[in-house]
Amino acid sequence: MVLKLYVPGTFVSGGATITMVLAEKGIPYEPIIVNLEKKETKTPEFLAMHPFGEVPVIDDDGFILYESRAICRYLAEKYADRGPTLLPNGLKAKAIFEQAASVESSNFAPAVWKVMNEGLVKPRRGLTVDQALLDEALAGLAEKLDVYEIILGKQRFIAGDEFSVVDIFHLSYAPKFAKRGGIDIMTRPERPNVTRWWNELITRPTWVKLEAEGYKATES
Ligand SMILES: N[C@@H](CCC(=O)N[C@@H](CS)C(=O)NCC(=O)O)C(=O)O
Repeated sequence: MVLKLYVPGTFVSGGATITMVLAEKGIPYEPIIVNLEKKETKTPEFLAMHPFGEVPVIDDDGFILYESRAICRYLAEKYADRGPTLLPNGLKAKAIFEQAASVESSNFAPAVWKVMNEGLVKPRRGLTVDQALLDEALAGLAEKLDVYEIILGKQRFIAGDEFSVVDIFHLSYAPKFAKRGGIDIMTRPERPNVTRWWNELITRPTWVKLEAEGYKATES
């Protein structure tokens, strides 16, 4: 049975990162678009799959899994012999990988989310942007990226010299800055290493294709 991927109706967030892993590995899947505004994640059927009532979720031949990072790692491990490795081997490489994964979820993602919320989500919902809050959020993200600049000055990717799922985790919201909000904090002259890394991620052929195509499905 083809893998089912429950995603929101926009090519963003964890749905985008999972789709990227699927593309890198060449795994076929069926996207099922869930309408968040209609509260389709809060139905008893959906809550039986995801007790917090969120997307993304996968159904891999009856095996249900939620949380985008867990899904990306599961797919990378299940299809280890296809496409790029995406997960490290060896005790120390795995430890460094875990370190990078924690940095993404505890440093990068919360900072990105604050910028997203104030700079992109609010205007999209017709709410007034609080410029002071947005500036504070941008400064918070810049602080994290200054540390990324040091890390990426010593290695090609965020978990070492190999491309991994942790690099992909960073693609959930940040690529939307430049496109929707006119904020392109990821590629700044004062952070040449972050810029190099970021440009390498967003110009990967898989990502370029996904951005162009989005999910190939219509709302159910
Ligand atoms: N940490 C989760 C975040 C999931 C999440 O926040 N999903 C949002 C959409 S991007 C959602 O389903 N929201 C529905 C709701 O809160 O009602 C992941 O990475 O999978």
